[in-house]
Amino acid sequence: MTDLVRLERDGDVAVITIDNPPVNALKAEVRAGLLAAIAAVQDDSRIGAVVIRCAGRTFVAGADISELGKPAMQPYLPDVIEAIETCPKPVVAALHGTALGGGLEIALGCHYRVALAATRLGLPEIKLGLIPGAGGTQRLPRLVGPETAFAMVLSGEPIGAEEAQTRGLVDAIVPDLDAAAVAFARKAAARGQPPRTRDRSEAIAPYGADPAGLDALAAKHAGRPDGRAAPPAAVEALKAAVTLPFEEGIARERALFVALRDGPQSAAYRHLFAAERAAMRLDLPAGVAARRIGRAAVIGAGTMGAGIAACFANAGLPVVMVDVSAESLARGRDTIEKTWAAAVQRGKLTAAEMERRRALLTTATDLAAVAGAELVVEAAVEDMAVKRDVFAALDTIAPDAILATNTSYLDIDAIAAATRRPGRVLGLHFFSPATVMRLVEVVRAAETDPEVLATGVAIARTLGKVPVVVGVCHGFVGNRMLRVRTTETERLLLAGALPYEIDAALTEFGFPMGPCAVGDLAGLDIAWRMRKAQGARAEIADRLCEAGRFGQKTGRGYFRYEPGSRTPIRDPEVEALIVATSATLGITRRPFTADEIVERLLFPMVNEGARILAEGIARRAGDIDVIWVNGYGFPAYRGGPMHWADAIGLPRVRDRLTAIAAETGEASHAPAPLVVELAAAGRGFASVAS
Ligand code: 3H9
Repeated sequence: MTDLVRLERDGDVAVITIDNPPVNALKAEVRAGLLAAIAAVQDDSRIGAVVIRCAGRTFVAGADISELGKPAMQPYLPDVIEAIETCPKPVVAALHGTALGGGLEIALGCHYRVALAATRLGLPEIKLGLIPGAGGTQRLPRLVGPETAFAMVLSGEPIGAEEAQTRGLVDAIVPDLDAAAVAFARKAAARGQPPRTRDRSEAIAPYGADPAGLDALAAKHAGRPDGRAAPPAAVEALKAAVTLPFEEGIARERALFVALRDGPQSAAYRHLFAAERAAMRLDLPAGVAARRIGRAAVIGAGTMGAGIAACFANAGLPVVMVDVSAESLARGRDTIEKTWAAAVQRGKLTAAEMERRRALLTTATDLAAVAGAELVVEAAVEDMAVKRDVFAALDTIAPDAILATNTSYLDIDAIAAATRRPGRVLGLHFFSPATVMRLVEVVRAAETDPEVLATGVAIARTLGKVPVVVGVCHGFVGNRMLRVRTTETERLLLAGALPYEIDAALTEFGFPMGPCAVGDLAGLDIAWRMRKAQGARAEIADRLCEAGRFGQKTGRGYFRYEPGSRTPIRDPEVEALIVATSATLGITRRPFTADEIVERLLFPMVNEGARILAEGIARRAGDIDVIWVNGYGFPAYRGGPMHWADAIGLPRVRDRLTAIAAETGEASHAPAPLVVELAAAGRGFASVAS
């Protein structure tokens, strides 16, 4: 075999072990080793049955994602699985950890599956812009029926071993995997000719003559078209499993898989998969490691504070939430408990787990209650004086704790300077709603110790978040770029576009909401007040606010809203106001196409991303992409703003920015030096690393 695949004998049972750490991904050598092992046992008369198992922490977690962007190498996985399925001796998959993607497809090709109770089984290909490409869409419905297969393939979510057993995907749950798998295989050999998944028809037969039933399943699980290419392909492949003979169905699946694998969307998802993991990696000095956080405190019981406190309790960590106002505390706690109760009602949380979380969350009005916490996250009002006071007090009350601020804009160096240990201060910038949004910007201040930074990244991971390390600047990475988009929205409205056109262009591009609807949802008055305090103006947004149009909260903003509805409706009054404002300012309006709107809003944002990268505020372009996809709704299938720009080609981005700058006369629209330099060198943002 190879080093990565071992073949051993346990009496009359052959045990094939895949050993390719960390997750036993199916790179070419593993596939070759597996094929060779199956060929060897097939002709060995001493062997009556076979077990396929994995060393390490998990069964195979899928195809090797890093290989998917390269020319395909033989043997192909479908052929390996075909060899397993046609092996005349029963083959038993022994599952533990996560059997995912190509890993589950191997298990589906085996004649039996046994698993440890904690095993998770899934086909997550859709999350990589793919469909299962080694028989998953054809064999899974034959085992578990189309309903479960549609749910698993289109959500990409794994199911637990117990549910898998109920649905017919797992034959036995065992306490001692290796011994039980061998015993199971031995018994299977005694039973004779092994069953092949491809020959099973009982689960799919009822749908064979029911195209309407299949359409209903597709509609239920695929949802509405949203720009992603994989869901319609998954539906087509799953339907083929029911309507076509196995051989034809598998050929259909393969063609759909290959087209997706070689297309831009899957490349974008693969980029994000790698970028998310790279964003978490820190090159720490030797001997430096994250501190263990056993107890946390959160200052402030407002929307953010309560949300962050809930994240800790949800992750099983004791947390005290502190606020000077007893009413705020009660309100914050009430909001959290309502969220938990709703989760129990929906069956997403057990009552016992809710009680456990309630016990982990305590509240206090006295700041002294943070003593004993190893990490304090401050989420008080966004006011430098208040934050400096809080940090000065924390410095004494919790002398050893790591102090984090959730500020969105303020200078963390100035906050850290209010303490005597700036090395133990950092930013942990959560996004709202904190329990839902995956992104956390981990802000490294000038003096933040590497150990403290590592602890920030580690705790964010413990909370189930995607941490990205960024440097200090106004708005850090995400909000600094968002501000550019907001400014460009205002400019475009003045130049000739209308709110509905701008929002339609960006939702068509793949954002869940357009910038005008986002403004209405967040409330236009907040930014208006900030602008007034700074003596700044945004002509259209200001006039809307002056007319009492604060967004959804007043039923009127860029759009109008029917009472109780969140659906934006075009408002002729706003459109007249915009046209009149352009006229007052002497601006000649012109129409903009959807493509132009996208370029006018997003290229300046990419340009700002280039400056952020050049300044070292972000370490890599991929970090910016992870931030925008996880925090701001940038469509994942486009890979984030910097990947999208790379895919377009930086020479074009440079030329368009130059043209935009010529039209607007705006210096900030001129291509940033990094864009010019990379475009001239024929390189992309992905090639830049700090
Ligand atoms: C597929 O199977 C297609 C087939 O249908 C058809 C084929 C013809 N490949 O996430 P972690 C690395 S598509 C290569 O930090 P965790 C990962 O990069 C595939 N590498 O650990 C990281 O490396 P590093 C379908 C992989 O414990 C390290 O392993 N499968 C792969 O939090 C640890 O990963 C999937 O989509 C891979 N497949 O989570 C599964 N997977 O340390 C994707 C992981 O250098 N993987 N690595 O940064 C996962 O969901 C999680 O990694 C898993 C472990 C749950 C397995």
